Amino acid sequence: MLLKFAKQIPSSEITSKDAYESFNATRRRFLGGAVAMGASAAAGALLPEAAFAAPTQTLTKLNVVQTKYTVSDATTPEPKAQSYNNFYEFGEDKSDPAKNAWKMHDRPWTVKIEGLVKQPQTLDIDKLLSYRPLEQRVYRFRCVEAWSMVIPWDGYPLSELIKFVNPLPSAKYVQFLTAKDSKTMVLPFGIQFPYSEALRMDEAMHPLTLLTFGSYGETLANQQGAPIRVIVPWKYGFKGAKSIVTIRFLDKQPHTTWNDMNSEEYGFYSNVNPNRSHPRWSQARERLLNSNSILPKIRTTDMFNGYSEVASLYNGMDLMKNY
Ligand SMILES: Nc1nc2c(c(=O)[nH]1)N[C@H]1C(S)=C(S)[C@@H](COP(=O)(O)O)O[C@H]1N2
Ligand SMILES: [Mo]
Repeated sequence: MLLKFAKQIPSSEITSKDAYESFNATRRRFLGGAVAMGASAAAGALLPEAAFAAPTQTLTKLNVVQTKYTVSDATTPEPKAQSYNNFYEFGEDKSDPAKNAWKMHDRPWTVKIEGLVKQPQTLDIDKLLSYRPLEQRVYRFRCVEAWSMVIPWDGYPLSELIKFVNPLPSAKYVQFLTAKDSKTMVLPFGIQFPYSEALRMDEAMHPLTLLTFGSYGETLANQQGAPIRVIVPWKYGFKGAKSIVTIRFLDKQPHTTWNDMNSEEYGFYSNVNPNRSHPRWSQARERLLNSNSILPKIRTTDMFNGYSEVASLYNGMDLMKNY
């Protein structure tokens, strides 16, 4: 078993946590149990947030090298990136992951490399982390729900790991599976876990695709997908699985979580595309969450989230059909 659990919840937390749970149960009844990305955002506007302070996680400082990857918009404040999250294994509301994910233990942790590779193996997280120098890259991060952030991610190109593990020529897709642990996770009804995401091999090999161990020069907080996740900056955020325990090489496109939930709303490619509306909202604009202001900052959305260098991966493809 990869995850261990915090032995006890400090008693000081229990009262507020219980209050929070009953509050949340009410909210869930109100929502009618519907699980849909974007739904909780609308409901959240109607109900106040219960106060609950999760125990602080100890994040380790990382040695990172600066890179040329940056953007013109200001960086999102770190507390915002660690308190407004999508991590459905720990609840459906944006504030749930920060409230619940501290229970997960990100050490010891291993990542299984399997499928169409020369040498299937299990790699220890700390070996993976020290395999290559960690680069800091400030990327735009665009969620399919039309909000965005600007985040300094710390990691190295996924291509480095792929070259190291030697996939067979027949490998055409890479699948990422998230840890599934019902003792620490909330695992809402209606979603099939473990969370599965995948990339075509050429997307996975693209130099922008980052195997990510940290942000802001520190290890990832659990709610951000500690200890290891993938960041694919030209795609909607859900393409980047968090808290990865398996990387699998395949010759066929595997099933992926949000595509299973609703393939009209969440395509396999999910490249950021202002021209292809989500059935329930436009993708032409986004709420840029990069300040502490409560006023939303609206920004136009760029094709490929501004990362036009990936366009050649999709030569000859109709991106309105292959959304
Ligand atoms: N395992 C797992 N990975 C996940 C998700 C999830 O619910 N579970 N949510 C995705 C979505 S929709 C987004 S926008 C990003 C959110 O990352 P962040 O919380 O660090 O901003 O994680 C993605 N990876
Ligand atoms: Mo998302």
